[in-house]
Formats: sequence, structure tokens, C-alpha cells
Amino acid sequence: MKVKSAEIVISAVKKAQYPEGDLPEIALAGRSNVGKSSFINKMLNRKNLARTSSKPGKTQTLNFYLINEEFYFVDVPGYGYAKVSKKEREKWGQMIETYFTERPQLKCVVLIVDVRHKPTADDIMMYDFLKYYKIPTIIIATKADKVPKGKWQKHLKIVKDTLNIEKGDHLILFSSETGQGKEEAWNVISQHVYGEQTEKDQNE
Ligand SMILES: Nc1nc2c(ncn2[C@@H]2O[C@H](COP(=O)(O)OP(=O)(O)OP(=O)(O)O)[C@@H](O)[C@H]2O)c(=O)[nH]1
Ligand SMILES: [Mg+2]
Repeated sequence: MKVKSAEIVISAVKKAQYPEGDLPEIALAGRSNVGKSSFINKMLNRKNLARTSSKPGKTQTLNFYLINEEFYFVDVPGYGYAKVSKKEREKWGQMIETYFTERPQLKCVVLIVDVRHKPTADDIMMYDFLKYYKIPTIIIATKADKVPKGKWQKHLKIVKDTLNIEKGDHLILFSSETGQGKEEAWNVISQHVYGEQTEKDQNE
């Protein structure tokens, strides 16, 4: 995928603010601080387009990034951060549910998990939610640079078994530090954005 342009279009908190038009959307989901915004930046070759932070809870709104004027990445606030009030959690739940269940433009969700750890109960709940609504999902196991190469397969198997990943959903080892897995991630994302296509088309 050649990224020719990438820009933030809107930070939305409600449906009326979602962009108009019918361009396909790929949303990011995952635990707070797992690396969703870093994933977007790495994929787009932009250092700081999506704001990242070592403190959890950086992304608070649905941030729509328009790519090549053809499709959107939607950065979604993370879940599972303990220091969040009940009221904020409810607000988050409502915002996510509305977006994930009432948005025909949403083609696929990229669920990001930390390859170092067994997926949490929240990760499982998120994946089950996506499967209940039949939303195609790509699982990105990120922070591969933090695990020695000899242990990658063992960790991937734990992710696969714990989430009980359905046939047809891809699991990709990734690192926002090294760029590992980037090409594979683009290949799978392109299939969801453009539908099936040849490798030649994708490289153009
Ligand atoms: N070593 C390493 N660090 C990473 C990787 N991806 C993200 N990080 C670090 O993890 C921290 C959180 O990254 P973010 O991209 O802000 O995480 P987020 O999921 O967007 O977090 P919220 O917006 O708070 O939900 C930052 O300090 C990143 O530098 C990775 O692949 N490898
Ligand atoms: Mg973020």
C-alpha cells in the first residue's frame, strides 16, 4: 500500500459527527495503552499523526483519519483502564456500541493485543462482541520487539487459543518499533477495503 496522503478529518463523540459519504472504514480496537495509535502511525509512515502516550487513556474520541482519499482508519479509545469512572465507562460503551453496530461503512475491526501477555477478559469480551455482530476482525499481536524470536510462536498460540479465533480472521505478529508485520497487515486490510484483488493491484 502506497500511502500518498493521510489526514485527520474529525474527532467524533456522536453519530452526527461521523464523516459523510460512503468510503470504507477500518477501526482499531484494543486495551488502553496497547499500541493502537502507534499501529496507525507505523502503517501510515507518520511519526505523530495519531497521538500516542505512555499513559493510558490518550485517545478519548473516535478519530477518523482519511487515507489516500479512499478509506478511513478510525482510532477508538481503549478499554480496560482501571482509573476510569463508571460514568465514563458507560459513555465509552455507548459510543463504541453505536459506532460498531450502526455504521455500514465499517468493513473490518483491527483488534490489537499485546503479544507478551495472555489476552485479558476485556480482550475476550471485545472479540466476542465483534463476532456476535459478525464484524470481520484482524487480530494484531503487537510489541513483538519485546519478545525474543524463539518465543513468538508460543505467544501467538496463547493469543489464538485464548481468544478462540474464528476461521477467516487473521492473526498477525506486529511491532510498531521495527515495522514487522506491516506488509502482511496492509495485505489483509486492503482485502477489506477494496475487496479481493491481485498482489499486483495492491503494489500499484
Ligand atoms: N516496544 C514497543 N512499544 C510500543 C509498541 N506499540 C506501542 N508501544 C508503546 O506503547 C505505549 C502506548 O502506545 P499508544 O499507541 O499510545 O497506545 P493506544 O492503544 O493508542 O493507547 P490509548 O490511546 O491510551 O488507548 C507508547 O509508549 C508506545 O510507544 C511496539 O510495537 N513496541
Ligand atoms: Mg491511542
